[in-house]
Amino acid sequence: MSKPTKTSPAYSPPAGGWGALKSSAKHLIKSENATKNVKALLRANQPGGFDCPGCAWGDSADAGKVDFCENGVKAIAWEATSKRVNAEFFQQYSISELQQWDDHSLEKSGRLTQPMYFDGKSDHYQAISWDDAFSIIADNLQNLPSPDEALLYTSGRASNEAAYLYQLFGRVLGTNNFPDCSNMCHEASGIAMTSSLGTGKGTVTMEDFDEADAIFVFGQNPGTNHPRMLGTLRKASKRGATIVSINNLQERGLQQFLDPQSPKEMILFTGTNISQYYFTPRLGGDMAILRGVAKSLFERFKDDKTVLDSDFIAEHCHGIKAYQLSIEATSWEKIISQCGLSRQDIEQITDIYASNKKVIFTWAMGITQHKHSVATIQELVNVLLLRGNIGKSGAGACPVRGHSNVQGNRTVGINEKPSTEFLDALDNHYAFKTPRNQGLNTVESIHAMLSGKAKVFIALGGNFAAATPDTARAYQALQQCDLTVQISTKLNRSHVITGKKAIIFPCLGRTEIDSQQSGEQCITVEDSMSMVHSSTGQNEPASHHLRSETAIVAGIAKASVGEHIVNWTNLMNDYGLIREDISKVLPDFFDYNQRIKVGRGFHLENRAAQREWKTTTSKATFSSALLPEKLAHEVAKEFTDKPILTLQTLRSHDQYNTSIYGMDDRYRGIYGERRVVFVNADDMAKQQLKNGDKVKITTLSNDNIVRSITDFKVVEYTIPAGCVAAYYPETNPLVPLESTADNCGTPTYKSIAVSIEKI
Ligand SMILES: Nc1nc2c(c(=O)[nH]1)N[C@H]1C(S)=C(S)[C@@H](COP(=O)(O)OP(=O)(O)OC[C@H]3O[C@@H](n4cnc5c(=O)[nH]c(N)nc54)[C@H](O)[C@@H]3O)O[C@H]1N2
Ligand SMILES: Nc1nc2c(c(=O)[nH]1)N[C@H]1C(S)=C(S)[C@@H](COP(=O)(O)OP(=O)(O)OC[C@H]3O[C@@H](n4cnc5c(=O)[nH]c(N)nc54)[C@H](O)[C@@H]3O)O[C@H]1N2
Ligand SMILES: [Mo]
Repeated sequence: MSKPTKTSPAYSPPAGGWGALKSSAKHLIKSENATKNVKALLRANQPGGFDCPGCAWGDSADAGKVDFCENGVKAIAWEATSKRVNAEFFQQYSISELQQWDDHSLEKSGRLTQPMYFDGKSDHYQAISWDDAFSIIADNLQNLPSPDEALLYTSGRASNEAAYLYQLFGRVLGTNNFPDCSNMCHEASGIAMTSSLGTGKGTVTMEDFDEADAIFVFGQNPGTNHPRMLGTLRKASKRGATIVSINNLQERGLQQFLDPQSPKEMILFTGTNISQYYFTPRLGGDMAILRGVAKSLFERFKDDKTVLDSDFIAEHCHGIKAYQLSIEATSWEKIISQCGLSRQDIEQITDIYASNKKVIFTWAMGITQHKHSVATIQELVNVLLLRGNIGKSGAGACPVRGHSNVQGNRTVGINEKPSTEFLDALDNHYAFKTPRNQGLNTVESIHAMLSGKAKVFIALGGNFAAATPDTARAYQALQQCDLTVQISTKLNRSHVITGKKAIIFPCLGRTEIDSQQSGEQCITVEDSMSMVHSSTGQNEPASHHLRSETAIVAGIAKASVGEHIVNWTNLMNDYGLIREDISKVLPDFFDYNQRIKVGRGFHLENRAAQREWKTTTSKATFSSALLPEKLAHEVAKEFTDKPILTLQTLRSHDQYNTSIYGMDDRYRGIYGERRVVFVNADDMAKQQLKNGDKVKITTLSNDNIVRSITDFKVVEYTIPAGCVAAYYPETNPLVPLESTADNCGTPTYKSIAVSIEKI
């Protein structure tokens, strides 16, 4: 279906608007620090202020305008809570008891305030000094038969400075084992774009959104996960750009948005229509849609030579012949059956695509978390290339990143497969030999822990136990380690699913003042548009015991590998020195310290955006991959007689990944609960299910591992037949560790074959 319904059945007002204001106010008041948080908010995403720890959308350059959203408010209020998890808390609650708490209750307990140690003997964490904790880590690391038995996980909220120091520490220790959240997130975008375009990053800037004629939003729910992007889309829609959404759910934010920052819209209660066209394919159907668009473009080209940008293709691209053959080998029947849209829908998408000169494609997890994600993103790029939509203003590829600095973490070296160029630069600058073997990604790390090949696990932020797939095995993996270490702001699952011994380091959050020996520090981050800017915390720290992530990494490093190669103490005392080191190792960061002082920071050059192709062919390269032979449900059909449904696991409006702020999902009409499964009316009828029935969900796999979760409530929903949806992380027990994307390693969180049965 091509036109959006005027109202979604679950929520009739436009997204944003008074609902967002009301919810923001509620979260500010509940945080018990309302005045402080309001002050902090006015500094969010402003020069001299801090970068909102919410998402990685670019900052608005409109002077004088506040730049935060409802979910940014939640992220800030969540960090600035007045509740504390201190030594008394851990005396009161044993680890076994805390294991019984749900994710919301764990994090709601408040901010961690002092280093804690679980010695494996008692069932309680005990307070420990920073230095004693650093020595325990050093002992464990030094006793490993190989440094590759250590795993250094990173979640994408860490600053460039902390992440750079962390990767340097790992490499001085002798390992490239840097599993990170990116392995579960946009990894496929990086891999696909690097092979096609020679860059793993988006080719657009915020200014391109002001010039685009059409913007296609694939597999993304910005109303919840990148609300500031709705401001950008609203602006584009108002000036007449065509916006097309491709999503198997009718997400409210993609239909209509009422900007809480527009007094006129608020008073008149008139939202802006965001998407003029809305298509709802089946899960995993996007590559087939794009293949259909390409096929239609080639068919049209026979009569109309302007349909393809032949000059661009001739001058800049490689592999058009092989791609054309691959398209010819793909039948319309296959395309239609795999995407679940009609031929007419595909022709309509092609009409829109071909009639607009400057087109941007954006995408997120609905595209990256499938078995064929890499091929799908290459197909997105193929279609862009066919009309020269890379490297011209108002056009390009825009993978919308998740964590606020996940892109920056990768740039400064958090990568289990670092480039030789980067390692050579480290060797030269610090005069040592970096390890050259590839490290382990997130899923490989779990396998390594399970098989006893990795023994020490350190996490710079995040919640590995809850975010990773196959929960039972992920827990077992962590529990088999000799030592697990978490550097965190708030209590979560990964603190209570411990190794034989465990340490918790409490750290400063992004919103807090970071004072080191040389004075107050700023940190830097990179957004989805490759803008690097500084962030300066404004709030008093939650406790004077807290240390910054950078200082904690320096403490671990100094104790474990000494200071003969890197002077960790100096770097920790003045983050400007870390930035100087970065600019020596990564030349794109020239004049780093100077350039972050100007305006909103600087843009890291994107070669593909300048039509300079760092690929193996030195051209933008068409991928000629065929459509997947079978999607998840077709594979399952080979070994089960049960009714098969494909499950996508996604975020509610009241969560930040594994941090559960509340139990509502306003835009989808869910209040006070999270254990729900969204099902199509026909599928419900087939299985004689009624709204509100309780069901058990079971993964259909042929590996003899039973994966079930139970007590989920059925909610009838507008979702393509055969597809169901439920929230993450409650559904992670269903995702097999072996079910990962081809050539990539990202778990297939958006297409798991399951069956549901009434309990
Ligand atoms: N408030 C808030 N902000 C966040 C986060 C958060 O949890 N809360 N998380 C951050 C992080 S780390 C990330 S990665 C991003 C995530 O941002 P999103 O990618 O928007 O997150 P998901 O909730 O996983 O939503 C996936 C969307 O893709 C659609 N979808 C699923 N499968 C398919 C498919 O096969 N095809 C198509 N076309 N659509 C599909 C779903 O219906 C849904 O709308 O947000 C970041 N920002
Ligand atoms: N089923 C399913 N699983 C998924 C996904 C999915 O869509 N479906 N999405 C995947 C994606 S896209 C991602 S990115 C991962 C997310 O995986 P992670 O990044 O590992 O998880 P988060 O939930 O973001 O981490 C939350 C924790 O980070 C800590 N924290 C918060 N702020 C800070 C800070 O400033 N510093 C430090 N040191 N710690 C801090 C807090 O203790 C908090 O409990 O999950 C993945 N898992
Ligand atoms: Mo993510």
